[in-house]
Amino acid sequence: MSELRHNWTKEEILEIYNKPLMELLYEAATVHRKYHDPNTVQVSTLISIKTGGCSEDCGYCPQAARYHTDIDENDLMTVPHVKAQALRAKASGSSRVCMGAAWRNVKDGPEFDQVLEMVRTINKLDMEVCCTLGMLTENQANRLAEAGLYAYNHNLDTSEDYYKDVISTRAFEDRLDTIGNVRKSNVTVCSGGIIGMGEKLEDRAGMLVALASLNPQPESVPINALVAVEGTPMEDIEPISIWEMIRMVATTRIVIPKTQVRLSAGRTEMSREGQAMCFFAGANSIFAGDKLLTTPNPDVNEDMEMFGLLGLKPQKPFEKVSQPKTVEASDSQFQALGEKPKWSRPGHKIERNEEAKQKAKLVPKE
Ligand code: SAM
Ligand code: DTB
Ligand code: SF4
Repeated sequence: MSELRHNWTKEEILEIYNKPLMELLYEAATVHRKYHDPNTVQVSTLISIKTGGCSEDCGYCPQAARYHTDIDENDLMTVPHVKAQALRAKASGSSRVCMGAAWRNVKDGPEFDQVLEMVRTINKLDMEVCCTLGMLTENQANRLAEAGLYAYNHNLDTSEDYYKDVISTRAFEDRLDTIGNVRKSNVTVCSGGIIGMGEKLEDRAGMLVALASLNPQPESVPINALVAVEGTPMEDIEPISIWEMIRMVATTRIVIPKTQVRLSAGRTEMSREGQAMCFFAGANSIFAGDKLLTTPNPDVNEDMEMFGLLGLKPQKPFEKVSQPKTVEASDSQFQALGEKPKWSRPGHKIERNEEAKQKAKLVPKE
């Protein structure tokens, strides 16, 4: 069983990734229960505060100006517009708002001041605030921290080896520098990557080596499946199978045990059963809302139905759910359903309770 380690090797990680699936799931689920409540999932909503027209050449990204994709480009949103979207996200059960900008890096000036004001505004709504704005200096990280930023997302995206095949306009080292700058501030680190970009299994393991070796390890690790967007160089890449996602989630959980493993882009292609296996394998956060930044995501009501079905409950803002809680499976279904989640719409509770009762009949009695 794994403990917190920063010196994982690629070989060790590959051995974990390639274990017989039942062994892998059992190990990952055991690590998950050691550090987290397996029935709680953190829910974030993305807001694309500045969309498209980016100078970079990230091969997967529909927002790069050089690719001809069918997205609606937008200048930086106003603070009231962002506040309205954040309030909607809160009402639908999200505890965190993540604001994304199609920038190579943050530039000091009126636009950054406007982003700082967005951070302050959402903070006052008693929600966690995350930003993903590209590269960042130490001073900029500190200014975001002062404004009340909770997390900064900056992905490694892939292994150092494969990185050059995906992006040429900035280096893997630059990513590590930005993550280092965030770490020096009082903001938590969210960093992960994408699978299904044509990388080898060695690259997936290599990315996890790099993430696990950060000390402290990131508080949140998003695992995205490539959304192959027409007009990008990756438009023709075939989607990965759900088994690869499950294995990647489980391996991440084992080598970065305390982190929030975030089931990110690609969920529209995943069945509920597939996502359930990802939660069992240690995923404990999602992006909710029918849009990620520019591409589709499952509708919030569908997600909340899934939560009801699985007895999952959304994490409250600023709640630390790191202690394991032992809850019998059948009890947890009723507890989750009985707690009337925020998104619960009138008339739905009875239906869900009926559903849970039906399901509970299938749970063998002690
Ligand atoms: N411009 C900033 C940056 O690059 O850090 C922030 C926004 S960028 C869109 C955030 C992350 O979204 C990327 O690092 C990448 O991991 C993910 N992403 C972008 N396009 C994607 C796609 N088509 N499929 C899956 N993930 C994607
Ligand atoms: C992350 O790792 N995934 C999110 C968030 N961090 C910013 C973004 C996914 C974007 C998927 C493509 C799009 O919608 O444009
Ligand atoms: Fe620009 Fe970020 Fe997209 Fe790269 S991932 S092209 S930096 S928006």
